Amino acid sequence: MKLDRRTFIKGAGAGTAGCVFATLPGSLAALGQTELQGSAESIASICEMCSTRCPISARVVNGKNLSILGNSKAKSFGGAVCARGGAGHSQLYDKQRIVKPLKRVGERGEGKWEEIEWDEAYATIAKNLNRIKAQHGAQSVAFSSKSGSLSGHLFHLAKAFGSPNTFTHASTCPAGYVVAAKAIFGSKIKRDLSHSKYIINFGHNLYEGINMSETRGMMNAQMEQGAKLVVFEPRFSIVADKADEWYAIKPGTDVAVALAICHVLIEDDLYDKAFVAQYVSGFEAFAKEVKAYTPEWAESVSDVPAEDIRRITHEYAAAAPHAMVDFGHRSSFTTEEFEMRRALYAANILIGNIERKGGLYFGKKAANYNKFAGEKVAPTLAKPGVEGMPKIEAKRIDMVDEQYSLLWSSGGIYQTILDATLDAVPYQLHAWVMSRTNPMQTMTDRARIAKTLQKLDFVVACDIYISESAAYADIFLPESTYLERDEEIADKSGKSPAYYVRQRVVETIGDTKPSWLIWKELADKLGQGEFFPWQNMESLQLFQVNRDMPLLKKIKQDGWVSYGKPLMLREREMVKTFVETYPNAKALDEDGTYASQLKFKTPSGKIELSSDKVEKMAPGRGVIRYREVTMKKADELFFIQGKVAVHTNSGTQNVPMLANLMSDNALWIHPVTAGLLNISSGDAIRIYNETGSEEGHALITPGIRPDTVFAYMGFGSKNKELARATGKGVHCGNLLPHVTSPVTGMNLHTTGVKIAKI
Ligand SMILES: Nc1nc2c(c(=O)[nH]1)N[C@H]1C(S)=C(S)[C@@H](COP(=O)(O)OP(=O)(O)OC[C@H]3O[C@@H](n4cnc5c(=O)[nH]c(N)nc54)[C@H](O)[C@@H]3O)O[C@H]1N2
Ligand SMILES: Nc1nc2c(c(=O)[nH]1)N[C@H]1C(S)=C(S)[C@@H](COP(=O)(O)OP(=O)(O)OC[C@H]3O[C@@H](n4cnc5c(=O)[nH]c(N)nc54)[C@H](O)[C@@H]3O)O[C@H]1N2
Ligand code: SF4
Ligand SMILES: [Mo]
Repeated sequence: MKLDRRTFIKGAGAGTAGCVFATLPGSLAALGQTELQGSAESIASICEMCSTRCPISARVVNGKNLSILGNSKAKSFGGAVCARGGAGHSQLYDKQRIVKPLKRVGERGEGKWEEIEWDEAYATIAKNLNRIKAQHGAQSVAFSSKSGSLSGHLFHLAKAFGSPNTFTHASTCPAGYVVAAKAIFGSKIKRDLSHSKYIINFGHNLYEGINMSETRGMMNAQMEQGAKLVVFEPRFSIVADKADEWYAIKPGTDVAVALAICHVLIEDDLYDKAFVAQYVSGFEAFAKEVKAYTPEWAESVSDVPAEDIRRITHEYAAAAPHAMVDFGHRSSFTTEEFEMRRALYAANILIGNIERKGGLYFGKKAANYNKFAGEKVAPTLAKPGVEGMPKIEAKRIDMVDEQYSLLWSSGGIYQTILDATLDAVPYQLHAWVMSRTNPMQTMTDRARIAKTLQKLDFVVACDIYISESAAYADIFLPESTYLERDEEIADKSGKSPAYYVRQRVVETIGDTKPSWLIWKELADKLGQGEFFPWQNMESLQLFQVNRDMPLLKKIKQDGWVSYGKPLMLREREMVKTFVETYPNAKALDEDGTYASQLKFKTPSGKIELSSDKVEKMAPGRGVIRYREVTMKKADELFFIQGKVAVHTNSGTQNVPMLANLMSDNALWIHPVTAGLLNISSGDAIRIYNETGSEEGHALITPGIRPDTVFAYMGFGSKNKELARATGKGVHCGNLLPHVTSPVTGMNLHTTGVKIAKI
């Protein structure tokens, strides 16, 4: 596509830096007006306004506007998108979006950029990475990306290059609940919120931290099943607002309440003994440990009244097995996250809700599902593997310690990049290639990240905006947005197999590329092209479907293809329907279920409520137990964060439509605390601790504990390129110390702060 570049302003800042609508080099504005070309027919695709990745259906209307709706074929998503999903066009056509490769011409982070061609960008990266590899070894280059198709291609490049050091956002988000699930069940587990009759929620913020299918699931449970919702949250979140009961739990003490729930279940004889006998190993050791965790004790730790813990536990057990203790999502509220998430799982195991409606279940992917059905109900996808990849001898920088061995190698402990760069622990890093990640905002200790980025020999960022982190790059690579990209078919199986695919809806705007192409072209320049044998995305997709053209066509046409009947192994009605549908299906158990087929990928093949494997990895942790941790000094307040419904993490502050809705995060302060400090709503305040200091403004509300303050995360960006966001609000990462939690490797998002009126 030829573009009119008359309005391109050469050089950095162009004398207008600081002005809100300064034209950034390489931005859509700098490239001038572009035609809106794309499909007038609805195209099925996948949203990427957040990593929930909901199925969507989008089209160009009258060559002018873009309509984005949910894909109605994907029933559990309710055929809808959230506010951010609906704002995809605003990101696509944002004049401040970067649509041309850039090279840094000033100091790192100074904001001086010059447009370059892709060839020059690749050549510069290849020259530097190959030099660093020759001098220090390939392992001295770290690669990081949000997980998904994007990380798949980047990490493939990392392996071809010879580095084991690949990182997703795992240790800043899901590693807590995933590592705990792997310890107990041997693999991840899902929740069937929509059929639950009783939900106990520990800070799973589903009405603000939106995941369309789970958010819908919880809404369905509440509205259609009349489910009771009990919420433990230090602040009055929207979930708390919609709950039947809300308890302002003390931050970081969820583990105490969860263990007290287990205590009551066992001591009051409310647990499912048959389930425990059949499926659980290590119950005795757990029960012995839990004896001490009375509701009275939990009250002294958490401020949740003992009598309520008792009553709630009895109500929960009465609703069993169609009830759940939601195990949450984003960590990390405490360094004891591993114990906390395991305790939450334990409260589910004890009521035997595994593979029961309204409880927890395992994803039923095609291969497994077909085995049960005794026929090929759903196609299985091939995984493209490339032969002859270099063998990597070097150890990863993070998993040198046995206790972290439940982490997965493509996830890892992201923040160890800082230790390896600044302190050569366990060895020196020299370069960082990052894509779709903004650690300056989303990791912890911003100052330490800035130092890291200053110290490295070479930094590459691939993004759609010059984020706070990308602002420190030597080379900036502009990715096409999700609305301009084709990607692989992805597995989205739930109770039965399902696939979906991302397809481009509009023609590429400006000079951007999808990441699969970027990393393939870079591999060519690095001399590793042989490891990227696919010509284009369609050849990859065809490989995935084993060259079954009609199948590929169907997946693309419908965008969401699901197979079979929903199956939960211990749910009699479901199993009955399943067996009636598939005549060659596996034989039923005597009780008419597949209960005997429920197996776990743990060393014992059972649910390991207590685990020898964990004891070996992390001595003292084989049995779940409470450990006191000091999260703040006595004269400090807890500082906690959460998502807001109209923004995604650190990624959307500059999207015009969403910035218009909200561009600032007030600090929630309790009236009593505010009164002592003479702070009123709207007052300018300082929030500070040993890690950093931020200015913001106050929101006085009784919807928060007096000893706690809260801010929505993702605001207060400090680089000047994000003109709509810069300097607005409290930058959370600037206040959080650099901490790594035991076993999960998690960053810690709760800390102590002081506040003062300015
Ligand atoms: N609108 C929107 N939706 C999103 C996202 C987004 O950025 N914006 N991000 C997506 C992503 S990446 C994720 S991981 C999910 C996250 O989904 P969630 O994990 O549900 O999201 P958070 O808002 O981080 O939830 C944390 C909640 O815990 C509370 N909290 C803090 N400390 C404690 C504590 O010690 N105990 C208890 N019980 N509660 C505590 C906070 O007040 C907050 O409400 O959301 C996804 N959906
Ligand atoms: N203090 C604090 N820190 C947190 C959290 C918290 O609640 N409090 N939440 C944590 C959680 S749950 C998560 S998941 C992480 C998320 O942290 P990150 O993984 O860093 O993700 P985002 O902030 O969502 O976005 C990262 C970047 O992706 C860019 N981007 C968006 N779309 C595309 C695209 O299509 N291609 C490319 N190349 N780039 C794109 C955005 O411009 C943005 O700069 O943050 C964690 N950090
Ligand atoms: S939750 Fe919203 S922003 Fe995230 S993928 Fe779904 S529609 Fe898009
Ligand atoms: Mo996340």
